[in-house]
Amino acid sequence: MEATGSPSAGEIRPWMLFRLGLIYLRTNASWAIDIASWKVEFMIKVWGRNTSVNVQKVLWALEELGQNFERVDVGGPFGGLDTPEFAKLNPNRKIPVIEDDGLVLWESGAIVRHLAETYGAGTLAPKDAKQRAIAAQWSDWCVTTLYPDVIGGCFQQLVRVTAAERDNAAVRQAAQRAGENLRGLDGTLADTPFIAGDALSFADIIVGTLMYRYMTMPIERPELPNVEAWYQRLTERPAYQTHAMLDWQKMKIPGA
Ligand SMILES: N[C@@H](CCC(=O)N[C@@H](CS)C(=O)NCC(=O)O)C(=O)O
Repeated sequence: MEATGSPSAGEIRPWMLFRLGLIYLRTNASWAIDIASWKVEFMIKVWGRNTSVNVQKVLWALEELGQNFERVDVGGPFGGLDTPEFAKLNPNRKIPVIEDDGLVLWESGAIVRHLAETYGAGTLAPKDAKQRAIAAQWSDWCVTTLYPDVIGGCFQQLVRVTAAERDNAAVRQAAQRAGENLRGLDGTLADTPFIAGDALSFADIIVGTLMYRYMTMPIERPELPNVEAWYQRLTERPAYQTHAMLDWQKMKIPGA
């Protein structure tokens, strides 16, 4: 039958398919524009120099989560923490600080956990509540137990204090305590490749960021085969290489 005039009900013509295709493309293009402008509007902002171990945790987490972010260099040689504007962001005048969709947040552990829960439910934030609790346990252990010795007791002394003024006995004691405390983590890592199970979680980020410094400082370390294997696994991750494995020797003050 010759096709003439208006199609009768049930007939499909090529031009109909073409128009339907155009409508589909236009609708999707407008969605793409909407999504792109939303992304720009809500891009996460991070305040803090990338040489800070606490800022590095946040940057590593953002990278693992595939989140775009804008970073402002403040702290250390950049200064900027003494301004009234910065005090409004963090009354403690410390980095890191983030702004994420209107939420201003400080304390690196809280930031990493917020990012994991918001953008990594089921990945960096384990789905299983018990695994999440284990991840929280080791994260808190890091802040209260490991960090003071690794960063306060060893790193700050080796980088921010001249060799002449350094308290070498205090550094040795801090390194010894850190090694002893890491034995517990070594036991946990005998059973699972990552701290809270089979996959990287926010706990690996919070604890693991310190490990590059711990493993590369000239301090005594006990044999911790499982911690070492886990650390090797971290060093294979591009996001860890980019954000945590920065040469800290450059941060030394003259004479350190
Ligand atoms: N418990 C805080 C510690 C914050 C902190 O001490 N930040 C250091 C950098 S690692 C800082 O702001 N130092 C001053 C500076 O960089 O000028 C956290 O985990 O975020």
